Amino acid sequence: MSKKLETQVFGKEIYRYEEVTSTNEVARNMAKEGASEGLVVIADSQNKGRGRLGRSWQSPKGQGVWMSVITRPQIQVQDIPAITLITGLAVCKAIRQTTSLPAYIKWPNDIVVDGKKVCGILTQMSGDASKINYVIIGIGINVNIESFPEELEEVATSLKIEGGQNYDREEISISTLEFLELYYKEYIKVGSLENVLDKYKDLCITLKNQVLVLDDKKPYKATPLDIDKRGGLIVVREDGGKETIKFGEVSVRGIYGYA
Ligand code: BTX
Repeated sequence: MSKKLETQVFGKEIYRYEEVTSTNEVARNMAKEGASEGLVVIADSQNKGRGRLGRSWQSPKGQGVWMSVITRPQIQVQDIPAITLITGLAVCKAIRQTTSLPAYIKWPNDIVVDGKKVCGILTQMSGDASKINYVIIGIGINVNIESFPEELEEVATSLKIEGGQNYDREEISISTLEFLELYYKEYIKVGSLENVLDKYKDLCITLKNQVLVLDDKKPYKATPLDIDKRGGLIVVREDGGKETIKFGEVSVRGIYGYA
């Protein structure tokens, strides 16, 4: 039997579904109706799983953790990316704790094992410059998926493919919620990423290799130096110039592959 969830707020109320369009969509509707911080929506499958920028997320039945958490952080809109970074750290820790696989974070928020994506995170907010109503944290972890369609094979993997065994989805979601609450609380208390940044950097694969920055104008090679307190990636271009890449502005790839 899975261990019990030991949190104070996240997952105290959990809604489970066999199939939904997207757990983010269900959670968003609940948040609009006034649902409390910490409410979790989990589905066995999604038929319209969403990625960022309108992309889709494959969410086959019974083979992953497809889950969304409602949060209501009282922070500035420009600090929302921090929530995504914290979530990446929480999932990475949870995968390591429950599977012992060498999971890393590809900045800003993909979790990779062996250079391929095992988890994607989609945070969606409602509010304006003066007040955030809610932030939905959507987490998709490929747990027991055995194979991917050809077009995803190069970039996607699952815990089962990497570890050669089935893993307990419930245990992974519990561990994720526990780490998420821990880091979220810490972030809200301190009001910055200061206390979690070292842990994030330790597990951030993007800091360990050269990257290709997919700038709108022209992609360029750069060497990552550090991550700042707002979650921006500081890089040095080949011409020696320093730059801080903000979350959501441009994508970063490994020189020799996805991560
Ligand atoms: P993203 O935009 O970074 O990634 C989407 C891209 O990843 C797709 O275009 C495709 O190339 C690839 N992809 C699609 N499905 C998978 C998969 N299962 N594993 C690996 N790669 C894939 C990442 O967006 C954010 C994903 C969040 C998913 C969660 S699931 C629970 C919640 N509900 C929901 O609708 N979305 C979130």
